[in-house]
Amino acid sequence: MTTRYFKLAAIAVLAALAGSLGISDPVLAANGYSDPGQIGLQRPVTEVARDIHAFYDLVNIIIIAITLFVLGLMIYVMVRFRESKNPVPSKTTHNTFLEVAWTVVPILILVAMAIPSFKLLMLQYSYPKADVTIKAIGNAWFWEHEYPGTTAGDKTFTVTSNMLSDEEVLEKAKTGVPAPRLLSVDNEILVPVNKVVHMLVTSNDVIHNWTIPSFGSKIDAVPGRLTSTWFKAEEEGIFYGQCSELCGMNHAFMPIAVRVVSQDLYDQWTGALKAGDRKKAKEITDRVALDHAGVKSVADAANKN
Ligand SMILES: [Cu+2]
Repeated sequence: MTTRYFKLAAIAVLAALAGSLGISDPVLAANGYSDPGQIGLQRPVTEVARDIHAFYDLVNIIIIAITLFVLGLMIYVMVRFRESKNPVPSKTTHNTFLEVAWTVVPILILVAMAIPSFKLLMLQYSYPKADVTIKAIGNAWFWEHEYPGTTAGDKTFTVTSNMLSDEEVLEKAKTGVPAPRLLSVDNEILVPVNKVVHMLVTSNDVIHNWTIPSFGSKIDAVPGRLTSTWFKAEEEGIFYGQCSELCGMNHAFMPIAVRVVSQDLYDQWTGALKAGDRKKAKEITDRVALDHAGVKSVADAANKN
């Protein structure tokens, strides 16, 4: 009878662990943010983010295997060597084979984790040649993104993003564009799809952190210093992140919204901003937002205007 209960308990534990594992591609996450009720990590759209997920899964498998092994050993020892069954304990103090094994096996496990870990670290710091360079500046409590001119005489422009209030979120939802609360901003930044973007990150006041989970990007914004991260988004759409360094009162209210678009649209948008035409730039972002949200008819109507 006892064995049967152990079996049932083991099955329950295994089922729970299986549930928490291998679900780093959530079914619900069509957008670059976490859906209500989503389990697992935000859907990756860069090589770095995918490798982070693979590494996360690998380490989880190792952790679960070790936990189950130790749990099994403990249960075995408690049952097999309980006082009533084993009144005279063994006086054994050494076992060469066991001692070598419990030294060598953990080393092998650590090596198995270190190799993909260092590979990932090298990829994160590989910095392929940049197609676009942007400077993100953290402020208490909003983000500015500066697009520096690339050639002589080329204009530099800055996009300032503030979080939408609850009223503004409701207002935006009426246009058919999904506007997740606490993530949507008034001015999204655009980057071209399948292009290497170098993000130089700094801060004007306290330490913030520039993060987009779907890109596998997370880097501190330190005042007086320049840190950096890179990404190559392989999919068009909107991807959200939040300041990830506890920075003060409104830390939770300084989201980052990056919209990945075609090179053509990106050029139109940067062209408009370089010419100082903020209205046209806004029209482009609104149109592409409707497009990405799948609101084709409205987007077409907007196109005609
Ligand atoms: Cu912050």
